Amino acid sequence: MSEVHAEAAVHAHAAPTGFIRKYIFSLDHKVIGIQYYFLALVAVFVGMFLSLLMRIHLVWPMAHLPLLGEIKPETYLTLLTMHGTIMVFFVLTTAPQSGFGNYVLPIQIGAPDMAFPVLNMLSFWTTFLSFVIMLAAFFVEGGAPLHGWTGYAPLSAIPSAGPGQTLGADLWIISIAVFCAASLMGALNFITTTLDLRARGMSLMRLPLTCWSWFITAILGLLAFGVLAAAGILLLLDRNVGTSFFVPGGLVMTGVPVKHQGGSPLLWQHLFWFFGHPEVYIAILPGMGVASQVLSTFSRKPIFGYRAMVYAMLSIGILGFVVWGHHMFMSGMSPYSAFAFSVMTMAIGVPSAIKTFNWLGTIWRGRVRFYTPMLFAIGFVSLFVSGGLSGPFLAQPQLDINLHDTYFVVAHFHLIMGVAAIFGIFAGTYYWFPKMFGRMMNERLGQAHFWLTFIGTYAIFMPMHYLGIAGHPRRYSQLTEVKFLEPLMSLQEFITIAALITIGAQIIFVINLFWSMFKGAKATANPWEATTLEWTVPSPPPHDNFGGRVPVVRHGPYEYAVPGAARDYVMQNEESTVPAHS
Ligand code: HEM
Ligand SMILES: [Cu+2]
Repeated sequence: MSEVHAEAAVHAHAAPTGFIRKYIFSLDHKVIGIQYYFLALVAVFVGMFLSLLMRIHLVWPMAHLPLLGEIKPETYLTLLTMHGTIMVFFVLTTAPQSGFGNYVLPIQIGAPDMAFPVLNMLSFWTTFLSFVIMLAAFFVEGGAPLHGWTGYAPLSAIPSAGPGQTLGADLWIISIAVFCAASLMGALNFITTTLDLRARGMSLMRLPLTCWSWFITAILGLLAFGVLAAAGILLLLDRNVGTSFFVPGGLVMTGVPVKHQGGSPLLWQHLFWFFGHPEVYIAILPGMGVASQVLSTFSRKPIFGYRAMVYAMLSIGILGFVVWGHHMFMSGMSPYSAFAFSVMTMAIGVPSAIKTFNWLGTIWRGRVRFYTPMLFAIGFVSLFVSGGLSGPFLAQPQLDINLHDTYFVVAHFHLIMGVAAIFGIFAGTYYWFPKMFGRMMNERLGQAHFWLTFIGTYAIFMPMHYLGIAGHPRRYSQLTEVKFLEPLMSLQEFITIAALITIGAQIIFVINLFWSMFKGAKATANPWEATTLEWTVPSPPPHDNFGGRVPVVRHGPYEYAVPGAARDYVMQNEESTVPAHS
């Protein structure tokens, strides 16, 4: 195997020896990736716990919970706000991109580290700080805010608007702004690394689809988080300095006229959703990358339509910036604008369908190996389709006027954004765990975890479509005194029980994760017989990934079932005797 010496000697930093430099303030992208992953793991349990409290409150509103007592309607809104915020920012933005991206991207492109290791460390600790600030909101006077994860003004802009809208809301906004700063640093690092540190022979069209997805996600992050940060700072000024960017004139709050004048609450909605819609792609694109990688590996076939997959991701990324208005059909926008946003939104269906078609084409007639990563990748595609089908309905302004603010929307976004992305994270975890920790995860526990989670997810979120069509409002906690909701109560109970079981099943995952870390069977360098560069180095890889050398890339990323090859796969850096495809 001929390899050239790393030309990037500037990036070579000696392996640290002290505990703090090695595991806490580490510059190694692999350690930082794992740090991000565990941050997201803590966050997902906080988020799940909050959702459980909500589900319990919905069906047993008078329940006395240990430590917490009775949940009041305004507490429900607090739980909702913090659940949504923590899930979107600290789980779905953190694990797939910053966690796996950090760990895997440099190795997959044949680099010794990220382009800016110090910036990388800084972005992790800034994210950590942001998480601490977010959690602190629970403990200040008045508690955490209740303005929803979307922070709509004027509710979010007026401190006297409710409990939690005082210091809690300030902390929420500061946390989000700090998170934006961290994400911007991360995005710069990902973009530079992908463009500049690819090994010889790793042309853009030989990049694994995971790298494409991290790269495109980073571009989206760079364009979106700056806008949210600016919006957050304006909101802070409105709340604390007396400006009125988002506060309308003539507003009366609990009988007291608000002094500010003449701002526009709709401006907040525009700024928020200009960030918010790309954000859902920031959450899901890395999952698409992982699904493509895993489906190809375990079907023992090249990904169907590699170039189409790249162009589909690029067009999803571009279109994602011109559809934000579909969250605002109810805001009184001109029907002409609504029409434009509607058409643009429907257009995203095209690249999404291309991706789905190509995933199915990849599995089709493959010699499929049903290991846990593969199950979760198939689950990802399934959830993406199930959640995606309700999208075109919501994209019709006429229909959305009725469905908006009902459980139909809750069903839609949980399936396509929330749980689909979580399945991407699970697929990535089961797939790269052997590389990251040098041991295999337990397959039986993995399969049990998959089936319980897969069935549970559908049991929780499918019935919500029906609730929504029946007019069940979203963000509404006191169901027991509303006549037309009474017949829906048994369905709500079913959902809560399904949620209890599904959340319980996650314990299997946690046990498997920690048990395998110490007791799992030792992993070889390439346990899945995969082709990309991370599988050419030991598990776990040495400090600078390739031992001071960088690989030369000679093949495309998914050369499985190559006619005439010695094995059924050709690794990207292999000097094979068969004619190379590229
Ligand atoms: C165990 C799985 C989950 C359960 C049982 C669950 C449950 C809930 C419930 C009950 C609500 C409130 C609905 C309402 O009253 O309008 C909600 C809202 C929400 N959830 Fe989840 N959820 C889960 C997972 C997730 C995940 C993985 C995400 C990641 C994106 C997520 C994101 C959100 C968001 C953004 C909201 C809206 C918050 C708002 O309206 O401000 N959830 N969830
Ligand atoms: Cu959207």
